[in-house]
Amino acid sequence: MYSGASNFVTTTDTAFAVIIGISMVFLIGITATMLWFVYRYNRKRNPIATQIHGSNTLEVIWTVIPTILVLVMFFYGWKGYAPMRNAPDDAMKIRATARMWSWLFEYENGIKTDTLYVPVNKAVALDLISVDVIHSLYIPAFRVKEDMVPGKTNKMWFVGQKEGAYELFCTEYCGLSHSYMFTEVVVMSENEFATWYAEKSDTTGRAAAAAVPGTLGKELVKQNGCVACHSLDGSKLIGPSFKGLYGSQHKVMTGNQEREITVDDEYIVRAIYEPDADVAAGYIKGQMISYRKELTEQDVNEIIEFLKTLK
Ligand SMILES: [Cu+2]
Repeated sequence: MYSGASNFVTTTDTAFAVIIGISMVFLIGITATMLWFVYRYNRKRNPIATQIHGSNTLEVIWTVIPTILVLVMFFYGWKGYAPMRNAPDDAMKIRATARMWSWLFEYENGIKTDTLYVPVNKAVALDLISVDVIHSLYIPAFRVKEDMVPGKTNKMWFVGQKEGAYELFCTEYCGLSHSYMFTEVVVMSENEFATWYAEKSDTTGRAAAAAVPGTLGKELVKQNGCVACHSLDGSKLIGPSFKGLYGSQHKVMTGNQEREITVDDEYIVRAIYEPDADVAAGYIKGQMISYRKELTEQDVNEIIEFLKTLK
């Protein structure tokens, strides 16, 4: 399956086959020997137990052979693993940020997406960042998986060798909506990628999208995984629904004080940048981390425009 999807498929699959192969030989060998011993040395056939004294030959055999086998497994494992540690210098750099519960991929020209787009046959190096809890980035088809630990930048790299879309998801249970952290890595031809890369970074695209109020805001809400916690249809999730939110009256907890507020621009800006300043009554504090790094003030304004459309 997925043979050649990335540069690590062959070595990883070989290591897997070697380890499974050796394990199968032992599983079958040990089970057969056990059954044979049950038959050959049962009490009816062997009424008096035979005393067995040490045998140097036997001991040497059962020490040396397993040592060799373990080293064989280690050899194939290391051969597959060692290259994963060092990305080539000319690799394309992408910053991958995980949070509860979304992915964000940032390219050197400023493009931000929730799907990972890469050119075919080009080394791609990811800086893996988590802003809250431990996540783990996993692309099964590429045979790569690496934890994302808050306060630490882990690395991953690969070469996508076949055009197509492959599953990419979080494989470290990270809370209620963990399953939202499911996206794709899209391997594109060099030309396709170059076009996408140039187009996306073009700010005129942004301006065009902004012409229809709320369009860009909707995109940002989707891109930043807001909908994992805030529904658009009125249902209650981790946080209040976005539906009908703008302009409504709400009870919030400010510190230990309950007060009534109107959801206006000022309130939304504060809710995004300092989520714990006013926590909507009935919801738990500390569930959301500030989006100050991800969303500029202009982005927040776009989101406000989008919220206004959700009457
Ligand atoms: Cu996660």
